[in-house]
Amino acid sequence: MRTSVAIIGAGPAGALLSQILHNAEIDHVVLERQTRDYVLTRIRAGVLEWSSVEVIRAAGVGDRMDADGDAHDLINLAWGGKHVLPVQLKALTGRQMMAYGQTELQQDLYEAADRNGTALIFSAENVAVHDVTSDSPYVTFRHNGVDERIDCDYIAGCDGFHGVSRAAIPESERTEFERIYPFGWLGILSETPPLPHLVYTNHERGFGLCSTRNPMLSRYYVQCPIEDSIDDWSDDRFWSELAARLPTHIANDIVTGPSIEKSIAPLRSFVAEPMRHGNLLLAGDSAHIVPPTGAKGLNLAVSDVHLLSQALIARYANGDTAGLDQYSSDALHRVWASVRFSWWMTTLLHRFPGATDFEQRMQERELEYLASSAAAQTSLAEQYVGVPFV
Ligand code: RFL
Ligand code: PHB
Repeated sequence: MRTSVAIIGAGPAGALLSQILHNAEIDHVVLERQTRDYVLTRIRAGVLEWSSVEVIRAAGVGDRMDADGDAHDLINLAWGGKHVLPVQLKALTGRQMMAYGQTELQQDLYEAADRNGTALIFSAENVAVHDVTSDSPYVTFRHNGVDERIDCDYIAGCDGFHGVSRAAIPESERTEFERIYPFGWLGILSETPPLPHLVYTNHERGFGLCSTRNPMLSRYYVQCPIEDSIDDWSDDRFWSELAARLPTHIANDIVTGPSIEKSIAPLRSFVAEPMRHGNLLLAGDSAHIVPPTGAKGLNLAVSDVHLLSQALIARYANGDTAGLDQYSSDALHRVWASVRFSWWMTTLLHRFPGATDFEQRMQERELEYLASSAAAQTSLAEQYVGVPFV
């Protein structure tokens, strides 16, 4: 097989890149290790920045998001079991955020790929990238028991944190930055009406988050020890723990019900530099991970894909490679802004095992400062709704 761009991974980054390349009539193939159903049932993000909304619309896959997504103009921060600060995103920044599940976006992208007739190969095994610093890179994989090879101009590594692309950059040319947080998030989905706005809460028992998927589907999280297993968490224990971390009037408004999904996610900040090696270009979680507190992971995948697709379009339209040459530094500029914001939100809102009394007081004082300062709220809001692409 021969194509222009071989995309590895059909998560949001790979599937959105495919859609934008299709619109620009750039030939490509997408290889995904998992089955389609597996990807579509993997519960992850729920919040889109406004710039992501605009990229998704411009790619022609925004109709269902606009019809079913829930635009929010504020988020609530709660702490100490009694304080609640509404951060007025729209009033402070002119922009909002959109609650729309990653699984829904993924479905919209796969349905568009079906309509486009895209070569989207699921259950691709042993995917490996070769000769990425040459003019004739290629990808090998096994599918339906047959070994296959795709020759291409460029390889887009959209294969997430556990993919193979990042490792194709030699260690001597790659720098990695990492912070692992000493707790996890236990998340549940329940078929109950969500609260009207997101609530992030910091309590001496730990962090909690009330989020939404649609009018009859809610997503909630509590901070938990990373060594916990979901068997330690009955639904009853989850609901009472969440309620204990919220101001009473908010806890009383939560409609509880049986969980239909329950999982524990570790929290990590990670960046690999550079995001380009020869004709291999990384996008999304393959190059960086943020803790979910700032709701940035999916949005960084969208902004990387925006930059990468514009660079590829210029390259195929008129041979202009300036965008590709700039891609890594432009993308990393935005990545580090989101890494910093996610780290800050995580530090502000979680209880860190072993935190000193001094560190605890600093956290409380920062929350009080936020509550008292429109400037501080604006700073949070402009980062939450998303900084410009470049
Ligand atoms: P993905 O989604 O991991 O997709 C990568 C795809 O590559 C495939 N793959 C391979 N394919 C072929 N060959 C190989 N060798 C392969 N290895 C892997 C995988 O099967 C997969 O399908 O990465 P992508 O596309 O970069 O997208 C990133 C986002 O999924 C991620 O950043 C977000 O989900 C993070 N995140 C959130 N982001 C937000 O912006 N807002 C949120 O509200 C938000 N909440 C969250 C989150 C992530 C969470 N977890 C579980 C980590 C909440 C949680 C709990
Ligand atoms: C979610 O709805 O899954 C969600 C929302 C906000 C976050 C993280 C996750 O910061």
